Amino acid sequence: MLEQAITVILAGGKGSRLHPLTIDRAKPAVPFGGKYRIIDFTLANCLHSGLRQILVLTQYQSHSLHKHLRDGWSIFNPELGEFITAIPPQMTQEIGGYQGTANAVYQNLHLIERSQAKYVVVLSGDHIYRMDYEPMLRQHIEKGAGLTIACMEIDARQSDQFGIVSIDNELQVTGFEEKPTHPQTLPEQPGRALASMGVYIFSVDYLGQGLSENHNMTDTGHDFGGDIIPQLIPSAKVFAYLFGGASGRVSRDQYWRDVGTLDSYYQANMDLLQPMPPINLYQQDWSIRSYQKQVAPAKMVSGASGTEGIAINSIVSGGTIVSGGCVQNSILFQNVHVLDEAVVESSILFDDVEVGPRCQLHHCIIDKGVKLPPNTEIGLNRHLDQQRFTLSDNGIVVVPKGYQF
Ligand code: ADQ
Ligand code: ADP
Repeated sequence: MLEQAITVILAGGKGSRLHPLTIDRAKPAVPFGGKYRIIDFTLANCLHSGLRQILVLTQYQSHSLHKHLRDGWSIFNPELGEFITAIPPQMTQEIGGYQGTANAVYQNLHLIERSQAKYVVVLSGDHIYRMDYEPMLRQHIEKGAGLTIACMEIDARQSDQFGIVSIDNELQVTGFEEKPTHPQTLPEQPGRALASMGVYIFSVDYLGQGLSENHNMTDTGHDFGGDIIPQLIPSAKVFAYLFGGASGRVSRDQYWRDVGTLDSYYQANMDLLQPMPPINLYQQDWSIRSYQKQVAPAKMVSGASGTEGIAINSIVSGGTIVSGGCVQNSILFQNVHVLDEAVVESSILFDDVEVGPRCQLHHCIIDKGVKLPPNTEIGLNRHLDQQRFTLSDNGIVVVPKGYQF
């Protein structure tokens, strides 16, 4: 069944709400969780679900994403027909680039049709979640669906960030509204709505037809959520798949996050620090692979002043040295140095960050390679931080790559 499917990962969005982390890298390439990049979670889902024919459609600032796919994910065997291929826009059309998500797939329809796959799994490279796509494909086939949309229950107040789906008792989709302010809520649950996760399975012919019709329309956009799905619903072949609730009940404890804003990105990282995190990086039969640098083990040692180096309730990656500093509720990527009497609290430090003696870092994200001179304070004075850095809505301070103190 899965060998009859080809996967398309949409990885070309601009990620403007994650700015400045996306100044010079695509959103799927943004580092996450101490040693990963965001796209690793979707790719791990594909790997463990048995999807081994993968096109990654890239566009914006794709250099480090391409490098990451090449260095970390060249694991499939082309002799068995398996591949992960990054595809930037081919510029074969009169228009430049991918004009929306549906147009990105339309521009590569020839590759999909050539593969002779019967089903197309369309995913986003921007989500943190664990999902086996096999039961969804099984349901798609059993229902004789043209399109199946993975859905999960959300707080209705968040509806303006998602496509909101209405279904009947047979899971057939009866309505879809992209990011409504007044959503259709769940029956008998006025505070809850059913959201599209941006995870779709199409039958190839149905996709081809839908995309061609959309391409020929002049008064429409070219996005799956905004245009294609509303256009397809009247054909009665669109079904919902309830993530974690195949019996028809939506489970509330399934973990899936669109890390599209600085606050949701920060929170999804912090979720990993819970004693029993909602997404388990240590699950051996669902490992999240990534590109691995060769680094020495992490160490915590006394600093020059004799102060002990400690890390409490934190993720500390290889190559990192906490030498006389104190790290708490934080995520330290590889090769980070925290020196004497420095305090790092509720923060995320990317690769190669250096925290000088007596620095105070609170609720911040420090991008790759930034060197903080001794006594630097971040997260203690909102007014000062605002003048120098980006602040999220919830006040997380972000210091961009290349920032010189
Ligand atoms: P959004 O996430 O807002 O909503 P969008 O910005 O179109 O939708 O991004 C979807 C994915 O496509 C992202 O991974 C993005 O990087 C990628 N992408 C965007 N533009 C692209 C382009 N031109 N070329 C290639 N890739 C591109 C969507 C749906 C909602 C649903 C949410 C779930 O529209 O209905 O609820 O996803 O997060
Ligand atoms: P990211 O910030 O996304 O982790 P990387 O550090 O992986 O980005 O860098 C992406 C690519 O850019 C790498 O191939 C790296 O060699 C290259 N690169 C990084 N810094 C420079 C530079 N100053 N000049 C030219 N290329 C660079």
